[in-house]
Parts: sequence; C-alpha cells; structure tokens
Amino acid sequence: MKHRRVLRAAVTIAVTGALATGMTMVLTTGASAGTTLGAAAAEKGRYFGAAVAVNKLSTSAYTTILNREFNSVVAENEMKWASNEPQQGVFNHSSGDRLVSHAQANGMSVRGHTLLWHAQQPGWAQGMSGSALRNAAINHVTQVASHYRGKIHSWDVVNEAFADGGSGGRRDSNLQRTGNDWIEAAFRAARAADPGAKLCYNDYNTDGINAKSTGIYNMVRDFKSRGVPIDCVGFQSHLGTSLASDYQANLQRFADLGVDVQITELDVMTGGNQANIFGAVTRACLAVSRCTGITTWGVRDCDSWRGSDNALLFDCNGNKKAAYTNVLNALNAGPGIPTTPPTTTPPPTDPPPTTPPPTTGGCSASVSLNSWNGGFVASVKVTAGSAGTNGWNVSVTLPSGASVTNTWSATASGSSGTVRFASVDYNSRLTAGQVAEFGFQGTGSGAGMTPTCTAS
Ligand code: G2I
Repeated sequence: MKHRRVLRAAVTIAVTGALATGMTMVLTTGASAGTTLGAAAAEKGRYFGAAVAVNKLSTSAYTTILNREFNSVVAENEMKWASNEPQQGVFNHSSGDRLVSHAQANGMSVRGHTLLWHAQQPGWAQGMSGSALRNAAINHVTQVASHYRGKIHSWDVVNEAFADGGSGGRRDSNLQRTGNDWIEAAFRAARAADPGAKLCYNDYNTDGINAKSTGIYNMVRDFKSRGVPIDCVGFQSHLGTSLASDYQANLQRFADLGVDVQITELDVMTGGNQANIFGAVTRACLAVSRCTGITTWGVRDCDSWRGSDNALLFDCNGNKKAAYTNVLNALNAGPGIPTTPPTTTPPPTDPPPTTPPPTTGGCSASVSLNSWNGGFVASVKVTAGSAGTNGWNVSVTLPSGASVTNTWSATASGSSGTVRFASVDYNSRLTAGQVAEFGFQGTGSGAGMTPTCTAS
C-alpha cells in the first residue's frame, strides 16, 4: 500500500536548514509536498478517503475527482444492513462489490460501513427482538464480514450505539434490548469472519471530551482489558461552526488505550470558519500518531447529505475550496507516523487471568457467560499448565435444549450435548501459564457449563 512513504530525508534537511539560519520552518512547500489529498496523506503514513454513492461512479465529473484525490473509499449507504440483506438470509452484495472493484482497480483501501446500526435496518429486522434478533444480527455480521474477507482495511462493526446527552450510556434500540453484550458479540463474530480487518466502533457527537465520548472510552477500555477484539474508534466529525478545543486531546486519550483512531465522516458547516476547522481537524489527526486516516462524507458539496450546508472540500462544479487548500497544507506540514513506537503512555495491560494456572502439565479452562432470554455468549479462558501446550481441546456439556450457533478463535465439533472446541493455528502453542481466549454463541440457556481442558 502506498500509505507508508515518508519523506524523512527531505524533512530532516528542511528542519536542519531552518534551524541553522534561524528562519521559520516551513514544510508545506518543496518538491516533496503531496499535490493531492491522497498522496499528501500517504507521505505521512495515512489515508485520505471519501464516502461514495456507488451509482455516481458512472458520473465522470465525480469519478475524476475521486480517483485523483482520494486513496480510500467507504460506501455511503450500500453496505448497510437494509441494502445488503433485504430479506432475511438473502444477501445482495452487488453495489458493495462494485465499490470494492473500483477501489482495487485504483489502489484505494476500503472502509466497511457498517455491520450493525439501529438505523437503516431492513424491515424484517426492525420487527424482530430478543434472541431471534440477536441471532439474525450475529449471522449478518458473520456473513457480510466473510463475504468481504481480506478486502476491508477497517470495518465500522457497530455504529452509533451510544446515547446523546449527558448519560454517557447506551442508546435504546432493538439491538440494545437484546442485551448489553450485543456489541462485544458483534466484534467477536467480525474477528472470526475476517481476522485481517481492523475492527472499529464509530459514532458522532464525540468531538471532544464529553459524556458520550467518555461512555465510549469506558467501553473501549473495558474491551481491551477483557480481550474483546477492538482495534480502532471512528470519530464521525459532522461539525458545525466551531471545533472543541479538546478535539485532539480526545483522540489522544483513545489512542492511549491502545487502539487506532480515524476521522470517519468529516464534513463542516459552511461559513467563515469552515476552512479553518477542516485544517484544524487535519492537524489534530496528524498530531496523534495512532490517527491513521481521514474520510470526508462525500466528494462535492452537492453530493453531501447536508445539502445547503456546502460541507465538503469541492464545490458543486468540482472546484477546490479554501478548505481543500487548508487540508492539503496541513497534511504536507504534519508529522509522519513514527517508525519506532512512541515512548509515551503504554496501553493499559490486561488484568491477570482469573483462573490460577495449574502447577502441573495439561491446561485448565474457565467460562464466563453473558446470557439473555433464549441465548448466551460464552467466553472461555484456557490456561496452559507448566509444560505449555502444542494444542488444546476444551469439552463443554451444554444443558439440554441449548446449542452452539457461532464460535470464534476455536473450532467446534458438534453443536449440542458435549461439544469439543479445538485450538486453532494462532492460539495452539501456549507457554506455561499463558492464557488463550475463545468464545461461542448459543441458543437456549448456557447456565451451569463446566469446561474441561486437555493439552497436547
Ligand atoms: O446521517 C449522516 C451519516 C451519519 N453517520 C452514519 C452514516 O451512515 C450517515 O450517512 C447517511 C447517508 O449520508 C444518507 O445518504 O445515512 C443516511 C440514512 O440515515 C442516508 O440517507 C438515506 C436516506 O435517508 C434514504 O431516504 C435514502 O434512500 O439515503 C438513502 C439513499 O440515498
């Protein structure tokens, strides 16, 4: 991928020269500056993307700008649940596939938007609840992430699940009513389906340190401490006429949890401040080494869902606006992603395993359950004994009536009665005391399961 080209030598010379002569450092000019958004971002190890309405790919005025300026795309609507599973179990990926082909043909990465969201659900899902909805939702995640396996840079696994206002809590929705653990179940299913994609939580009104962003921050910290697979947080950044003074500090506090951050749906109210705000957002991203890319929510003002806000970087005739120039200059002036990891705050470490490691060979396993009426997700910790493992098997006897519908980070044999879970390539070999985690989802009740572990 072309994101990683860093013109370190040119920058070093410019800095040295400026210091030697006592002149102000100006890194925005010179032969090394990128002349398009995508090229300038790539020189700093980032991507610069746009949301695409797939039916506009046949409009050449649109595609000319897209292909020239952007090196990442996201479908504005076409990968949403209502679009790609219009009837339960009947998938239609034609528009999403068209976007992926366009991206591949033009060297762009693809953001996936979005696997689960309370809005733009198909009618059949809107009418569901409880375990039927939970199972349908997890199946949707599994099927869609599997379809695009290996083709998605980052997935918005869950979109907009937190409430606005001061509560810092979850938004009420049919998905939320299936149980608070629906988000982690979605992330686990997405990881199992496409282990190579970065898995993100995405939301809006998170443009500074506020109750909503803090609620999300606490969820991410909890996920990291419990090994729930989350890699990134998307900050939509649909902005008005000012930018929170702690915008960058907010990105940084998430990065310090050990996740990447990305600006995912940037657009800004028109007016005197628009160009300044676009520039400030770009500088904030570049100042955070884990801020890996910026996406604007559309290409030209007239493509935007915000209509008369004229909220984007190109006017309706495709001309570059002042905001464009500010973004390009900020990209060219900003720091690259350091090649050695920064020595600032280390991410918090996971708490010690709850199961004490056995002192002999073999292995032990413990299970924790998240249950709802009619279903459950089981998280299993496997701890290697003193001899370590080359592989392990965990047997679990399910209560009668229960069955396994989905497994991650292990391979299941059987689905009811006694089910055997075998380690997979990347978690077979454990050193003494090391812990691996896997999980499974089931229907019925999972109460009272006692796992037994054998090692090879
Ligand atoms: O609302 C702005 C964005 C907020 N974050 C999540 C994004 O997914 C969301 O995107 C917008 C699209 O830009 C709109 O284009 O999501 C809207 C739906 O909530 C999209 O609007 C829908 C219209 O509501 C439908 O009537 C229309 O059929 O666009 C559809 C396709 O044009």
